[in-house]
Amino acid sequence: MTARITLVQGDITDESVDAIVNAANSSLLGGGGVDGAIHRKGGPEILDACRDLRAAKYGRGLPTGQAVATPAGRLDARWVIHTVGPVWSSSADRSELLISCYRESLRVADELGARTVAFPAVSAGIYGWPMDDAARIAIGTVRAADTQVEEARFVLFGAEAFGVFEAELAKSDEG
Ligand code: AR6
Repeated sequence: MTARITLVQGDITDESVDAIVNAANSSLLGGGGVDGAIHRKGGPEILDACRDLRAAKYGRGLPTGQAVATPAGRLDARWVIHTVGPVWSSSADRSELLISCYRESLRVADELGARTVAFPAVSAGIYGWPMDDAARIAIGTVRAADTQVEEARFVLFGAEAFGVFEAELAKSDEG
């Protein structure tokens, strides 16, 4: 099966879905951007679960391109799926790692039985990935994935990012 792709402009922490994907860093201990917003609004249950994951399995950090789930605390979701995007590099092609973030997030969502999943534009903020390329990879990877997730909802912060995703989705609908 493939997921239906939808686009929303707004704050991902306002979404009501089974799982919210977090653009985390490998420490799993929070940060700025989406990560900061998720921990702020979701409350300490998320950080506690992240600490437990570090202690049990990811003492050296969650590797870039992988994904792992915790409860969603006070967010209107059952789970947060934390994935670590690659930092943008103009000299090295790190696309495979960004592709892996979306594939692994969907794999974890399938393991959990999540049917609706909200995604941010992973790596396209603090990690510096150009939005058009981030959107192309995000939409192309999710569209091609074999998954039980019914709706993959990209939640874009601001009109500009929304417009870029909209154009990319229209392109992939044509092709
Ligand atoms: N809802 C939806 N999108 C958002 C929100 C929000 N509340 N806040 C920001 N964005 P970023 P990254 C957009 O920086 O590039 C953290 O410190 C943002 O405008 O959150 O993967 C982590 O701990 C951008 O388009 O994630 C890592 O250290 C997109 O979400 C590092 O940042 C991703 O921006 C990860 O950087």
